Amino acid sequence: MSNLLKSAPEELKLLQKIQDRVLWLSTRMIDYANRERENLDGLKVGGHQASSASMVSIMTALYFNFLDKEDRVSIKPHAAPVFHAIQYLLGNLDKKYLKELRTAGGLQSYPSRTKDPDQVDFSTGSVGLGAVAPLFAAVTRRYVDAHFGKRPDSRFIAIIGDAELDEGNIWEALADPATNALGNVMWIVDFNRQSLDRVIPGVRIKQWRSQFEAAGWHVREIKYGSKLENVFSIDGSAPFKKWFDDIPNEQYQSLFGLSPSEARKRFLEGAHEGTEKFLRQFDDEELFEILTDLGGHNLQSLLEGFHACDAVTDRPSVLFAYTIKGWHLPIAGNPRNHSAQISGKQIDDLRAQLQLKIEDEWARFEPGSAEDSLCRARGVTLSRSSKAVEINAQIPASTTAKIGAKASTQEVFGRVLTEISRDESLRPYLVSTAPDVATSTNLGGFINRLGVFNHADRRRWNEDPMLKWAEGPQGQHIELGISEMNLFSLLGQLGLSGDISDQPLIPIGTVYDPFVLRGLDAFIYSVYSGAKFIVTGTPSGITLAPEGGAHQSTITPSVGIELPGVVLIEPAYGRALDWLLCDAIAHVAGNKVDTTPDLRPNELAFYFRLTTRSIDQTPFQEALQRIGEATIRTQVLAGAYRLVDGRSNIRSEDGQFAPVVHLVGCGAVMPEVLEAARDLADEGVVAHVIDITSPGRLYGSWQRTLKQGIRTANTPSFPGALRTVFAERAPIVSVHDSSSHALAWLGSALGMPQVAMGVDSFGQSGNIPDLYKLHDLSSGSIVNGALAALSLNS
Ligand SMILES: Cc1ncc(C[n+]2csc(CCOP(=O)(O)OP(=O)(O)O)c2C)c(N)n1
Ligand SMILES: [Mg+2]
Repeated sequence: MSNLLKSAPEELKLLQKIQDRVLWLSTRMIDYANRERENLDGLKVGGHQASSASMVSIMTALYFNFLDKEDRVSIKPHAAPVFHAIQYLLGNLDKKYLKELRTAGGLQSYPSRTKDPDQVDFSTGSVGLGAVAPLFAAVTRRYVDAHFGKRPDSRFIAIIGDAELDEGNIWEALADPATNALGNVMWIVDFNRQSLDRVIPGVRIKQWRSQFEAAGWHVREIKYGSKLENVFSIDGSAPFKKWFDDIPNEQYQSLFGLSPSEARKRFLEGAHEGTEKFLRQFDDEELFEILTDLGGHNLQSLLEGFHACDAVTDRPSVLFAYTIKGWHLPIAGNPRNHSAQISGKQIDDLRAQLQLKIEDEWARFEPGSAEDSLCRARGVTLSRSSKAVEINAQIPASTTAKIGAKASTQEVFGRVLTEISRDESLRPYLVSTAPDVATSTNLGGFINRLGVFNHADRRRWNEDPMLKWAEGPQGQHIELGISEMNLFSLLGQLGLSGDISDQPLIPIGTVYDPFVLRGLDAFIYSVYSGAKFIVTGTPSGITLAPEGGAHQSTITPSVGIELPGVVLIEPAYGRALDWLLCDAIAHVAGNKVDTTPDLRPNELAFYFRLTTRSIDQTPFQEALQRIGEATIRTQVLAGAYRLVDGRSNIRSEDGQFAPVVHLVGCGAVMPEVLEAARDLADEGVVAHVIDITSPGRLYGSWQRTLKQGIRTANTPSFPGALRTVFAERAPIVSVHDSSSHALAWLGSALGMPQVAMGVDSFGQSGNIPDLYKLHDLSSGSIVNGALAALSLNS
């Protein structure tokens, strides 16, 4: 790692030249996309020149001096053009991409791990989430180092906008003891005092400083540039310095839109006594330069700040770098500059000012020049060799977990996980996490076996025979405080551990199902970033009867079905859950077992929606006998199987002309569905019962065949999973302890009328029979639903 602390003026000068080129390329990239590239739809392409310019100095100092190849960096979303300009200069991005900002297949508007052509460590875009990603990556690295041996040192760095600090998830992340004492974490706040709409009111720095310090962070500021520092060293400067520190953001920021003489007057409004007199020694132009000389654009100060943070190894650091939004552009500091772009004339002026010609405006530095040599050398220093580490374990297709005659899926989940953890080839890779709900989601047995992770050994003060939570570096459960945002942020980074820490893991998180929505943005973020993990939402639905409306989830299945990369799994029976969980573990581990590959493209996260309702397992056993284990298992994994063949329930002489209906149940409602099927059989109706084990996978396969048909202009084929299970053409009743909408597409998929039954209002406390009655999920209602479906078909 090179170090400028001993001040090498030539290298600083080189960095300044590189910084100018980064400013130019990032600004021009946005300009080209908006003014010159052919525009087919009339939409403004957009891009953020001011937010980018604000970060040019910070990122030049990082990439062209400070960083090492092991470091991992998250970039403020609106500085994506700066990142790509740097990657281009380092030799990691083809020139053609500079003209492809915000095109399909080109550079993404915000850094994307999965879509950008250059190597992005952390996706960003939804502010706050990218900021905490390196913190959770550092938590993951600490875990990996403790379990699999020390990796080369990495620094986990986030460069974030100051307004990102308004996002609550930042403070949730900081506050959790799981993120404590990570000396390899550094956040650099691009402190330009502006957000999207406005100048951030008042002076927030004091509050933020104390919030970080209260969370145990080391805080530094880089506030003054060298001109300001020089002025502060003059005798009598104290009142000026004090006023410079106290002036409210809005007043300071308004200076940028003024002429130098107006700026002096504005700055002096409300100034401490003595300021005006002290500043008389500078003419207006000089004073303007002094007042706008902030430390976040001083490369030497930045490097000193980075190294000072490096030296603090017992806790994370945050560095507030005072910057100017739109630095060195005509829109600098303008409160309305967030989406503003400079004009063609201003681009021409900037090009001339930076001594570039139109012919070589996109070029890298001249080969053989000092700048070129530095760029090449840094390109080499930062180039990473990819190590493809794999999980070497035999993943079983099922476990020997005991499943009682009556069992709930939540209970079986805990058992299966405990069984799996007995497999020594698999055990090391399992890591669980929960936001203070580990015991109430049945992770207790697993944790008793594998312990709680803590980077230091912890004494146990309570000897609880049921809860043997030994805490120490070998524990495999990471316990979090109640923050579902933290749960999904951590799951995401655990799920990227193979890529970021060269050690794949099998992360398993649990959460009460209704509160999945509380962490939804981080859930989406993690899957968007390409993370693989398992999450279990349990208990779910109104089946959590006595807990009442505030704990009853209704829209979560829709979320699970609709999120790209997520597979919603909601089995009713224990054995089916066992197969599905083993299969999900195999998939997360990267081992494909026993499944047809085209059933499962793009599956990253497996979302199990479970319940505490104990149900009779006999019907599943009967179906298993009837269908055969190999076939039923394939069907369960594909998303559905026929639990009851309705024809076997009615007298054969009635069968030929009897009306036929498909009763489709998902999850905890199965006993009511089965009862309705029996009642219908008594009435001479053939009621086949279909158990949907994975609405997500079933929907996905239907959509894939549809799209295939649309793309090839052919009649879509009927997805295999639906074809075999829905063997007869008959109307459908779907029953689900969730919004009725979640399964309401089945009729379309099968080309048959459907009555979709579910929970479409807020819940309340009660017992299961009462609540099912209240929401029309009782067997009587299902029978009526079937009659309605039959009448729709006539
Ligand atoms: C979660 C979320 N909410 C809102 C936005 C829209 N948005 C984009 S940038 C921005 C302001 C960011 O200000 P700051 O972080 O200070 O960055 P700057 O542009 O000043 O560098 C907002 C509100 C977003 N990207 N993500
Ligand atoms: Mg800002």
